Amino acid sequence: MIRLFVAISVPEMLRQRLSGLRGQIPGARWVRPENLHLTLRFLGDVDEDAADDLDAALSRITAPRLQVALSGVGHFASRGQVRGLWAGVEPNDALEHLQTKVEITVQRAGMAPIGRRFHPHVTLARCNDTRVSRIDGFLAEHSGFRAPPFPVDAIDLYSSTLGREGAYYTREATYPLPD
Ligand code: 2AM
Repeated sequence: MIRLFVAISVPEMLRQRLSGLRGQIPGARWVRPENLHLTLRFLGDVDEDAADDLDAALSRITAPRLQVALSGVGHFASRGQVRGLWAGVEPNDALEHLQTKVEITVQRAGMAPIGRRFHPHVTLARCNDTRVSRIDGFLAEHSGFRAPPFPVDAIDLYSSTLGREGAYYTREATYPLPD
């Protein structure tokens, strides 16, 4: 089995900027700069045959190239606890279109529907035991975060393995978007 997800890779310059948003938040595990990405579709654990089918299907995706601009920060929470801190994405029809294409493609390749709305974001930190009140300062400090748009000419298939220091992501394949 291999744990896979489809993502947009974030350029090095922007990863550096995002790393600058790190702060002192109890319980936050900050994502290593090289791991910062924008997930289009989490696929979970799939067997080798399914991974081959996904790869073949994804290699046939056609969607226009696009630009993506990161903007603002936010969090996911459940039961009063912060689960993740993220940088947001400016509203972007081309990105929605691309994600829909990916969703249709992976379903045709045999994946079950994900059943929740696409909420584009770049996760900055995952949190354990962090009360929502502990991130007020972080949210206020970075509410004005804006980055220039970056070009997206391809999407990537990543695998994820758990190591001692957290998840390691490997780019398994790149699927260029047509001109
Ligand atoms: P996240 O950044 O919001 O945590 C690899 O784990 C990527 O897949 C992450 O970007 C993660 O989103 C996303 N993902 C979506 N659903 C997931 C799930 N159920 N388990 C793990 N990762 C998931």
